[in-house]
Amino acid sequence: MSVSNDLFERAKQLIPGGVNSPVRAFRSVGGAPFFVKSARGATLTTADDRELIDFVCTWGPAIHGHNHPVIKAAIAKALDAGTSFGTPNPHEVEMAELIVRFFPSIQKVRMCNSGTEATMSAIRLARGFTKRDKIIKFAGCYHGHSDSLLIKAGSGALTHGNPDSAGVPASFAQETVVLPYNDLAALDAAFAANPGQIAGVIIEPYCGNVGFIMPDAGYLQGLRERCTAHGAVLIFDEVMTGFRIAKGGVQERENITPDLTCLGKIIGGGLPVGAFGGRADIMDHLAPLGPVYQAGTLSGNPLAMAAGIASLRLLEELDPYARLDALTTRLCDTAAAAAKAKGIAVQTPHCASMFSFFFTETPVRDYATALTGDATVFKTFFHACLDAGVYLAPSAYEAGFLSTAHDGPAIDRACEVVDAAIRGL
Ligand code: HOZ
Repeated sequence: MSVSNDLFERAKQLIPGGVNSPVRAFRSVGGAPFFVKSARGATLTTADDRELIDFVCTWGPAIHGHNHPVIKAAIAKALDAGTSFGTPNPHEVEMAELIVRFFPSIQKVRMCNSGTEATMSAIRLARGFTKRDKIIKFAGCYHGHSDSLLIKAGSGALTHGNPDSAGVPASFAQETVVLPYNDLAALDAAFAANPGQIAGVIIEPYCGNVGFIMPDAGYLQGLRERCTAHGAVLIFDEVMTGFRIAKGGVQERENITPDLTCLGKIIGGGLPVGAFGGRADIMDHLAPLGPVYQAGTLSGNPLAMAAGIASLRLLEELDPYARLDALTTRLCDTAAAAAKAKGIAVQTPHCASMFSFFFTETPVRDYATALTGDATVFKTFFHACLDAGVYLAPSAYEAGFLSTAHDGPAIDRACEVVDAAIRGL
C-alpha cells in the first residue's frame, strides 16, 4: 500500500471523510487523495515521493509558489519575536497600510483568520449599518461556510451535491435571496420585490468557486448602480481574486468601487488569515467604535501578518500579472487546440493567473451553464493529468491557479500533459 493510501485509511478512522476540508477527498473525481510532505516553487512532493506540478497553489494563496525564501525568512524573523501576543502588534499596522494602498476602496480594514470569517463579518456589518436583514447572493458563488451564505453555494458544497447545506435553519435561509450571476433583470426584480429590505449584495466579482467565470461587460457596473440606488451595501468577495487578478483585485481591473471588500488567501502568505474593509463610515460601525460585534484571539497574528506583508511586497516588486496572464493563456490555448483537434468542446475562461476547463459547448457565464460541463470527461481528464504529474483541482467546480514559480519549463511540461490528456479522452 502506498504511504498516501495508508495515511488516508488512518485519517478516515478519525477525521470525517479523512479530510479537514471536503474537496480534498477527491470524491467527485474518484480515487484516493495523495498526501503532501513538502512543497517548493511550483512543485508538490507527495508522501510517496512523486513530484507534481501544482495548479491548485493551496487553493489560491501561493501566488509566489511554495516555500518562497523571502516569505519563509519573514516568518522565521517574526517567530523569533513570539507567536501570538493577544495585543495590537506593529505588523497589523503595516498590513493595514499595504491593503489600503493596493485597494483604494478600502479606507479602514479589520483582520480576521479566514475568508469565511471575513464574509460572515461583512454581512453582519452590512446588516448593522443599514438596519435591514436580507442579503442577496448569487448562485454558484461561494463565500465560505457561514449559515447565511451556504445557500446555492459553489466550491465543495456544489462538488459534493450540497449547495444548500443541511443544518442551516430555514428562517436564516429566508433572509438570503439567491439570484443568477450575470443577470441584471433578476437583480432589478429582487430589489423591487424586497423594497427597503436588502442590507447588502455579496458577490465574487469574478467567480472562482463554480470554476472560473467572468462577468458580462457592464454587469458589475450595473450592480454598483443598483446597490447605490437602493441603499444596499455592495460587498466584493475578493478572497480569491484580491492581489491575484491585479494588485487591486477585480475592482482595479474593472474600475468599480464596492462599499466593502473581503480578502484572504494571498494576504496570509500561506498562513491562516482573512480581512474585510471598505468605507470608513461603514467600518466605524464595528466594535469598539460601534454596535456591530466582531472579534478574534488570533486576529492580526504576527506570523500571518509577517508572511502576508512579505507576499504583498514581493507582488509590488515583481508586478507579475502580465507574465502570469501570458502563461495562463498558453495553457488554456493548448487545451482549446487539443480539444478542437479531438473534436470535443471545451471552454477555457481565464484571466491573470486563474483559469478553468469546462467540457461543454455552452459558453459558461453562470451556475446553470457551469453545470453543463461534462463531469465524467473532467474526471478522466483530471486523472490523466495527475498520472502524468500535473495536479489540477480535484473538482470541475474549482478554479486553477498559477504562481510566479510556474516558469517556462513547468508550463511547457504542463502544456504537453494537458494536450495529451485531452487527445486521449
Ligand atoms: N473551499 C476551498 C476551495 N474553494 C477548498 C479549500 C481546501 O480544501 O483546502
